[in-house]
Amino acid sequence: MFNQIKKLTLALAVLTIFNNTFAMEHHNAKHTATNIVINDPWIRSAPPNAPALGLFMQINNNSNKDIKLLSVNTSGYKRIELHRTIAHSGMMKMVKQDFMPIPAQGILHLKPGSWHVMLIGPKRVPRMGEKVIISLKFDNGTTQVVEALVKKGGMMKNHLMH
Ligand SMILES: [Cu+2]
Repeated sequence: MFNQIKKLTLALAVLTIFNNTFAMEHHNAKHTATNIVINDPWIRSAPPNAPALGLFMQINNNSNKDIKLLSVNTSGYKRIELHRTIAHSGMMKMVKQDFMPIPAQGILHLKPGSWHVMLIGPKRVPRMGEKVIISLKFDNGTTQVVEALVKKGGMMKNHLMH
């Protein structure tokens, strides 16, 4: 009888520990998971006299809430704008946006001919292979800093200069 109680107590203790561990892991996963993950940030290389440069990346939103990219910052430019290239009366046109929407559990692809960040009026156009530190501000109160690699753009299709 005494042995049985001991076994039962032990079993309960193990169960409690297991439950607590599980709860803690669950709790940690919820709070340490990075909601926004940025992949392959890059700047399209341009001639030294280029008036503007395109910045591209993929922004993953791993949260259950829509997130907006509000602004982008880096030093050495007159101004930085959020752009989207859209078809307008049969012409491709870049339109300034107030924000970029990243859907819950979704990805926003910034790429030539689509969503992009416009780095306007460079003091100095960065060379191919350079890494440029960029900070991105989101409406969930977070700021992310990434290093964008300057490289050759693939397709120049639909590209319009300012
Ligand atoms: Cu643009």
